[in-house]
Amino acid sequence: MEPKKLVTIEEMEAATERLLETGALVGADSWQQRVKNQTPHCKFGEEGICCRICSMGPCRITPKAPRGICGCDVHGIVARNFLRFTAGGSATHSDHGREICHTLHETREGGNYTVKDPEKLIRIATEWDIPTEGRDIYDLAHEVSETALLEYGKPFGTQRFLKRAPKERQEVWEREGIAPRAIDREVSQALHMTHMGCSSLPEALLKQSLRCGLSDGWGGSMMGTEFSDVLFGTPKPLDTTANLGVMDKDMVNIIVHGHDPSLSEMVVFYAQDPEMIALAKSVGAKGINVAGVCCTSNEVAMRHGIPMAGNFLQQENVVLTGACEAIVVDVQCIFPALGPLSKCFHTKFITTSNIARMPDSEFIQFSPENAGENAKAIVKMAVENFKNRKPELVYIPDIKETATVGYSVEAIEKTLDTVTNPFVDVTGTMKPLVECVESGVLRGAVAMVGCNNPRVRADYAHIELMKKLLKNDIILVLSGCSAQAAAKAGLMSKDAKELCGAGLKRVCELADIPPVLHMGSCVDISRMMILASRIAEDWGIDIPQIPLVGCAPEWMSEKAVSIGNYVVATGIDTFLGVSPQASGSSQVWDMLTGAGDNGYKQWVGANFTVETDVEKLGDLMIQRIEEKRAALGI
Ligand code: MSK
Repeated sequence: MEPKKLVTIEEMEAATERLLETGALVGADSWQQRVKNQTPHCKFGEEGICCRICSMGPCRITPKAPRGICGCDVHGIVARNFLRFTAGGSATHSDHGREICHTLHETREGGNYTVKDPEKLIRIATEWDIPTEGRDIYDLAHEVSETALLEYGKPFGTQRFLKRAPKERQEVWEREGIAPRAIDREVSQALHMTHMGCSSLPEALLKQSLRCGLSDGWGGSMMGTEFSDVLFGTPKPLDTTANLGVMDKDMVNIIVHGHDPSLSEMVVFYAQDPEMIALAKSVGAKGINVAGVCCTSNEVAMRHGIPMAGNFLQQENVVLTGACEAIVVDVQCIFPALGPLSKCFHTKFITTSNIARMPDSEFIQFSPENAGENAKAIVKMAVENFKNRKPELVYIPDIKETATVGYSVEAIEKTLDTVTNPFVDVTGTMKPLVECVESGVLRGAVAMVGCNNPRVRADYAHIELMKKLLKNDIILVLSGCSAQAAAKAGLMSKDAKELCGAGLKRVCELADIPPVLHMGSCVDISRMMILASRIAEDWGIDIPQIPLVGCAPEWMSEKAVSIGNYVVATGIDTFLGVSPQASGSSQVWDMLTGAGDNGYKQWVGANFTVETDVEKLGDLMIQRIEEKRAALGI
């Protein structure tokens, strides 16, 4: 069979160019232009050698000025900046998780939010030694959410979910003093350590980066993921569509963007309300079309099949189509540019969270208590805005791909069960997957995650790396904007098996899966940690031994650095296509990349590799996977 014809990067870029022409007509600014304005970037910032932590400075390190005014050297400055970056990411992810815990606390029979996966709630309660027998599910939800909220500030002990990791990992974290305590404490301590006159020893600062990252991945993010599943349902495979062609010129288009599913779930619900659909028809539209951008898109795609309009660097494109009645945002990864941009069109830019307030937006404060009422008001505002569209500005690129999404760990387990024995409901095991890797049918796996970054050609690294890995019989698990890159290019369709090597193709046929598995949003990288732990346990090895690596080829955010830290701390070698702002210190760089004899590799058995050449980055990942295979004797 002929390989499936995929949407190419060039076609996506041509669509963007056409949209920018519309932008030029209405005097819109664009990230493409702003990148030009900001280039070249500040070298001191790029290398992490500028210190702005006290007001004796800023201090910048040069050969002539090798120490800041306080006497801190370049290694201390770079490590402090790196830890602050990590703390920003950990705080952000974890606060998302905290919001979800609060939403869980608001659940009640017939309320705005209910418990959709009671089994999962009971499982977590049991894991946390909370009595479940004969209890009302909402009573249980409230106790579990209170216990979860205490994970943020408890005075003693470490994160409850650490026990999910294999014993060896837990011992490594204890040995290295990086087992995370209360989440807020780790963020707070990171800021304390980096305050003027505290730590300047790179080793201490980097160990706190690992601990702070772990409090995100095995704390805040994991709770965000688990309780989102309890609230909105644990994802199962379902079909959707992706790329800008999912917008519909005959419908009211509402774009949901951000991260917290508490908002988008409600918008999706009210967009299906017969009263709202009738209203849409009364203003001349055929109906209401909700589509997503960034991780909110992942959340609603994997639970409702809501189409994915695009990822991070396409957020302006959805407005540039001229067919976006409202772009509704919650938190994180939202360009402030959307305010002025939406003013060039009829689009309503609706902010909903006190955490993300922006100029030129309409603010409708959203909370679990008023969720239904406010989601309905948002949908109504979008519908009533349809009549303000300027038809001469409407252009929706005709590019759209199909995708199968929603591979939670539970869904992967279920899929593997079907392969093992279609007639018996066996308890979940990762053994069939392990056997495929042991036998060489699959060479290994890559967990690809992260954003877009204008420093690299948008989506190019994601898509080219995926194609290369598939050809080499390496299965992919994806989340965040990387997942949307794959979906937009057709790599999450089951037809993409034609791009795979013979082994992976056979696995896809047997299991009826696409070769690129969608695991969700950026908080859902916690799912990958559970998956890796389950594989290690079922295989009887430690995580660093698995022929598995992580990759963030186009990362850009503080969250990505926090993620990188917890993925590496979990024992997964991680490959970056964009350099962290840490190259100014040879000591820090060596500790992060495993070049020295004291650093991440020695502490946790994994490290970062940085390579900005996409082809070489792919080769390095394949090489590392093969090295791990050789070490296992397979
Ligand atoms: S949305 S953090 S651009 S993955 Fe999660 Fe995408 Fe990166 Fe934001």
